[in-house]
Amino acid sequence: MKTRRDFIKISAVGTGATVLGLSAFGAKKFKWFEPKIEGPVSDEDLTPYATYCEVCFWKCGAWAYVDKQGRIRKIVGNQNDPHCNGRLCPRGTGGVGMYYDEDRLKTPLIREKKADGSQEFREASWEEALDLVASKMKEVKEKYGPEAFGLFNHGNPGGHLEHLMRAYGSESNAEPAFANCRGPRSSAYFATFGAYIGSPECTDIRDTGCLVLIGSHLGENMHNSQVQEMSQAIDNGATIITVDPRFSTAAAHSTHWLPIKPATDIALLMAWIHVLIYENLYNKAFVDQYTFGLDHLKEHVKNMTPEWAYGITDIKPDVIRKTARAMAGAAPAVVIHPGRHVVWYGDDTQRERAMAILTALLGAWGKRGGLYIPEGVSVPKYPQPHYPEPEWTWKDINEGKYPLATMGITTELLKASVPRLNYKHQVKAWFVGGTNLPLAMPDKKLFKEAAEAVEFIAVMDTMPMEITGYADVILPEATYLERYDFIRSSPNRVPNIAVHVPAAEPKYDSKPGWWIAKQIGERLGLHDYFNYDDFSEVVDWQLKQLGTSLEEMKKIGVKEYPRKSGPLYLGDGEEFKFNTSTGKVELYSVDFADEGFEAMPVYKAHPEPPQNFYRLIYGRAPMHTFSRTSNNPNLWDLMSENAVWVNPKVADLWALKKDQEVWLKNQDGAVTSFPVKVRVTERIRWDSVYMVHGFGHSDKKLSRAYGRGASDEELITNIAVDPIMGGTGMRGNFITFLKDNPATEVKEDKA
Ligand SMILES: Nc1nc2c(c(=O)[nH]1)N[C@H]1C(S)=C(S)[C@@H](COP(=O)(O)OP(=O)(O)OC[C@H]3O[C@@H](n4cnc5c(=O)[nH]c(N)nc54)[C@H](O)[C@@H]3O)O[C@H]1N2
Ligand SMILES: Nc1nc2c(c(=O)[nH]1)N[C@H]1C(S)=C(S)[C@@H](COP(=O)(O)OP(=O)(O)OC[C@H]3O[C@@H](n4cnc5c(=O)[nH]c(N)nc54)[C@H](O)[C@@H]3O)O[C@H]1N2
Ligand code: SF4
Ligand SMILES: [Mo]
Repeated sequence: MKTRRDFIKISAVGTGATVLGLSAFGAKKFKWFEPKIEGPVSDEDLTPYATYCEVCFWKCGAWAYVDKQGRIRKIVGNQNDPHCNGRLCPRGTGGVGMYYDEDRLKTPLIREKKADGSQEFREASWEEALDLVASKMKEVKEKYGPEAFGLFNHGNPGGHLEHLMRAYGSESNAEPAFANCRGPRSSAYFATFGAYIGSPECTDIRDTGCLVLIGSHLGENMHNSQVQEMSQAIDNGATIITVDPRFSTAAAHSTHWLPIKPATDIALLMAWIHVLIYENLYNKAFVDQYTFGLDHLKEHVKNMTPEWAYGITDIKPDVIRKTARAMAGAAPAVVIHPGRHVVWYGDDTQRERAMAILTALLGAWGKRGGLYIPEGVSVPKYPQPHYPEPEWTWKDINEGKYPLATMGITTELLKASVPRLNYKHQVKAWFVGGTNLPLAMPDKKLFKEAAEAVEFIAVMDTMPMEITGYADVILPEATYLERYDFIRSSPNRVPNIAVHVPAAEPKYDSKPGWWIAKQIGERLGLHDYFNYDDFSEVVDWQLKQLGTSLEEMKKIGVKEYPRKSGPLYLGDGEEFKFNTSTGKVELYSVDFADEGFEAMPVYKAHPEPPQNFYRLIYGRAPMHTFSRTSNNPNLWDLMSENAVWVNPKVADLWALKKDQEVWLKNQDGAVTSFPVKVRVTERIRWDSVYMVHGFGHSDKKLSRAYGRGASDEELITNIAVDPIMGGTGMRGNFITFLKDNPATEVKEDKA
């Protein structure tokens, strides 16, 4: 049996040199990051500062250790944190590289148009940069109304900008974490259970008897506690079923690997549902008491047999039956993992619905080893006036499309910025904070046209990422290690909070996001919304309402609270009203039917790769977060470029050799700016190729990451839009290989 150690080794607290089981990914051994500072230090010479990691959005509680000269020496997990159990993933450990990266944005920059028509960035004072942003915000407000100032945001930095924009009168905002990531599962689980799945997902993996991963590639997707819990589940002998066209790290540690034909998962899910119903394997007590629509569902899946699904998915009928029975055998302790980046083929909300229905049939909602009932701490709002009511918001931009969207849709905000598309509500200027749109948005042409069309763009970032090349003003933010920030209060098994305290002064002339938002707010006469001198006052006030203080939290970092909502799991037969139209778990969705969508999922065929083309699929590497870490000195050291995974049969056909550099061209003629090395491997199906997302940076100011590997984003020109919530399905793109350099000259991405 595989043990936890074999699976993946995450840095443990207090160890000097951390060893990670990364050999499976072809990486070098992970070295503890030592900034180039003279002399070793012992832990007694270091002072710990409480923080939570922001290398990704999992927010693991951590300590940043600082030496007597004020230099950050290492970051380790907080042992008191029930969310990370004292351990960080490789990226978290290497997060200090974000602070030390010498390519960081150092001063505010303003775009200047020169007499000869050329443009360049010049250094500016904060005063000048902030005045310029505030004056543009005033101008847009006068000319078009504040709603025309759009915001693209992600994470904490975006949170401060969102506060500023709401106070100013705009709620025209969107973040890629919805329509480019989790949106379909939010809408699907809400429609089914009347509850969101949350972040962290309320998956009780540590106690599960059966974990089912539909494309979720835990182990490469390094969401820390889930990876730890999956290791625990493996140690406990849980059945792991991984459905992935690629032999992922998770697949390598699974009881069953189902190498599905891409884009056919709904057929597999419906066949599983068929087996559970027609073999009478579903949880009758749960279904009778809590669900609505079993008869409809039974009729609906009547002909969706394993034999039917075999012809679609390539998964043999006996494997479908065997795995369905394995789930039923472990029920209700089954986690059907909802996935996270689930915008694949445009019918993603329906695929997520199928996963939610399967969960319900297994009786796994609110059950140990299934989905637990999460609870968060409600952090009181700092006393400030209500926001003004905007005349229109992101919702109105959609003009009635995507009725079940719960957040702004990035592509719609882009389209509303292009006058040619005649949107009723037009966006005229952007604020961007904490999102690198050129590498996060599919359909680069649309992005470029929108960026050209708007009158003004302000970007707040820590690095000279591609998005800064489109800015009129660049505002350099301090990294997460140099600023106070929001209290972490995400729902979890145990309600808890974590604080985020600066471990060092902001390097160079960078400033915290809260400070930048406040300075602009003050210039706009919005003092009442920024009624503090330092964000630590807000944090301290909120902590005091929660019966603690900043002083105490600086010492402990994380604090737990007792649950108020009741136990973590539903009791047997306990009465429970779900927040849906029927008050029940909806196997048949009344809301979907009302909106004119299919009330139960239906498999529909998607386009197949044309001859000599292969489906482009992409995912994560354990040591990187999207495009944000590619230039991080520590993490770059572990993995400096991506490769394109090619099946040996395909490599033979094209006479491709290991490490040979190729350019990739898609069905619409889009070609990667940079070449990428070939990795010949049986781990990918012959009809697909695979790449890790986040490489192929085109901004030369990223001295390490520039031109390393290729960007999957450049090849994603076709978007399969989800009609239910506006998700941008990105996996309907097909590539072919170019062995010779298609361009004589590689152009820098603006800037
Ligand atoms: N082709 C393709 N596109 C994708 C995906 C994919 O796999 N392939 N994944 C999708 C998914 S799941 C998601 S969630 C999105 C993520 O999309 P993004 O949110 O755009 O992801 P990042 O690459 O992390 O970009 C974050 C930006 O924030 C900056 N940043 C980092 N730390 C800070 C900070 O402390 N302050 C400020 N102000 N800025 C900071 C970084 O330098 C970077 O420019 O992308 C989506 N788009
Ligand atoms: N190290 C690291 N971890 C991360 C992140 C990161 O940047 N770096 N980002 C975090 C974020 S924001 C997100 S959203 C998640 C994303 O991570 P997940 O939600 O786990 O994964 P996806 O990106 O949806 O899917 C990637 C997997 O889907 C498989 N796949 C491709 N097509 C199909 C198909 O048609 N059917 C099936 N069944 N499988 C298919 C791919 O082979 C790959 O293994 O990762 C999170 N964790
Ligand atoms: S999962 Fe890793 S990168 Fe993400 S917050 Fe936790 S330690 Fe940081
Ligand atoms: Mo994501």
